[in-house]
Amino acid sequence: MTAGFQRTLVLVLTCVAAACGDGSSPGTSTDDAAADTVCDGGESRGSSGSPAATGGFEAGRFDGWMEELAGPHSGQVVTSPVRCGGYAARFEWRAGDVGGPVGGYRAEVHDILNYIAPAGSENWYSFSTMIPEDWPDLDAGVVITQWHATPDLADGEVWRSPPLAIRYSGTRLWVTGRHSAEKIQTANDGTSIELYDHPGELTKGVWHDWVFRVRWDHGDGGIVEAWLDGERAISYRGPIGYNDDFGVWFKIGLYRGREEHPETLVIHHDEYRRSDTCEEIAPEVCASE
Ligand SMILES: [Ca+2]
Repeated sequence: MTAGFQRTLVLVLTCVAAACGDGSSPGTSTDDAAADTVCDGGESRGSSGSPAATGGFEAGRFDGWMEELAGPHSGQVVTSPVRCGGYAARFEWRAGDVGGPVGGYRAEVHDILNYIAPAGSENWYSFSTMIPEDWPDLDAGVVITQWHATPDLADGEVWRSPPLAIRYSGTRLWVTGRHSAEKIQTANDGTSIELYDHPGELTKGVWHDWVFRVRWDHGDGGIVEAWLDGERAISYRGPIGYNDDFGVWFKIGLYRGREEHPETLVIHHDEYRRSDTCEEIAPEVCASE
């Protein structure tokens, strides 16, 4: 393990008082109040067995992140705006931009340790996103954060829509899930679910903080919980993801499904953290400063 690698390991941060409780699963009427607090609701210990990671871009570059960028303009580490520290990531997609070896209309980077969450594992993720005030109103959603699955390509499986994605159109912010128990999918025909639809328009020009807890299980053991700016957004129990030999990886940036859109899009991301436990992803943003 290199010193640089070790520096990316998240510090174990003090748990927010009363936020490390041992409550029952959220979703029932008696647990709703506790479950609205990030990290509460118990079961916070995950199972991925992975090293925790921080992705605050404080190296001043995409240190360790896998880049899927069309050019220098597509992804930059900038000093303003930042959520915390001295740097944050800025992504820009221009009409026709194709990013990364697999193609697609994207400007994205994926998990700093190239981490793939194994099927069945549980992980916590946090990150912050700012949408510029001049973001245009679009007739379709752009994926601004996604968790992408690894198809069993050797067995003939095809690429499929992300099992979890945050989408934004300019007037609407929503979160979608997708799942299938089929071992080899020869078509992108999993079941889609809508996990969240933000009430009203999301405020542009300010940072928004997300926390996600996900248990990647295409069967009944799946979990998606999320908080947006400290408020409960998602409490889902049920299938999430696909029946794959490998798991899913986290991506941030911009991805749009159609080429013909002429609008240039810009988005800012910062403070990515991933861990087995809620406490380690530090729900108090900027706590490491
Ligand atoms: Ca599969």
